[in-house]
Amino acid sequence: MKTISIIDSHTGGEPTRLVTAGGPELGSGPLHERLELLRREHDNFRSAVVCEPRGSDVLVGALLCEPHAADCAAGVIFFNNVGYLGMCGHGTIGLVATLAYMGRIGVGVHRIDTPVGVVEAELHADGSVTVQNVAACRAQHAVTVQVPGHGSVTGDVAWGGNWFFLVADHGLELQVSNAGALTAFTSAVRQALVAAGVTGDGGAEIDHIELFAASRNGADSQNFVLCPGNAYDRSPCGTGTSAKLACLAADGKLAEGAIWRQESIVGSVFEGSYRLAGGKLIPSIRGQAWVNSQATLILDPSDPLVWGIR
Ligand code: PYC
Repeated sequence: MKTISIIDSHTGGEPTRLVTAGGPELGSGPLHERLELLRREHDNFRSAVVCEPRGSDVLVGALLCEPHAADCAAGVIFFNNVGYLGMCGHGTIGLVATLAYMGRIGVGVHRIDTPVGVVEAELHADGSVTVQNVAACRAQHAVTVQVPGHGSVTGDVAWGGNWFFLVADHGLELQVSNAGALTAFTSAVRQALVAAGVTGDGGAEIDHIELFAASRNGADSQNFVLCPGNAYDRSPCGTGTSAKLACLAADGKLAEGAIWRQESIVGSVFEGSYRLAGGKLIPSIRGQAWVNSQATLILDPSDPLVWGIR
């Protein structure tokens, strides 16, 4: 029987399942090439790890890899119930907390190799982690689409390591008890973007939808983020907060180095800021993760659902 070693954590409520052993052999090439190999030849590994009955649609998986880029502490490929993520902010915070739990890293700055490039993460003495993400940018401002049942919806298209459509004006209550209506609305927006041909750069699908409202708890804003597999992010979403920082900077609403406190739908908070380097906006996201489980997944070939419900 095949076994897979995992360590689970959550970052502001959003779970990350790190595969520490038992993953497929992907060679030693650049991480984006290894991701394509995983997608093409071992996609059943992804579904075995994160889909029901072992996982759930809210779980983000992370395959710990040997890095390809020089001086990196680790490499990682993120995935979820429907596919693969270029980068994942909460997942990187979870990865760093888990590497510390494993005794592989200590307090300080560490480089992490990902399919969209190298990111830097600092583990602080209090256990929190600052991720210096890949460059973020706003690609389109004030795009209006017709959403069946809801009318015109206007938002910005921005990149924060994934593609986001950011909507401030939606008239919905951002509360966990309203998650059903928020999910239905954001998934209708995502379909409307596809129908209208609104994409990220190079025709990339906008697979994350982000709603904003005023925070009731003293943060600068609260958000709700619909992820590609239709689950919502329990954390404030690291790549979504990065996309927000790019929009705030483009609107002249947040200065370089100033702190933006982004609250999630469940009340957890990330602190974001940005610096400008060579004309690019480099976001930093600070949050905290807690390891909450360590286990061995068992893949029994006689189990008809051994590879998960796909
Ligand atoms: O934190 O970047 C993030 C993220 C993406 C999808 C779920 N979380």
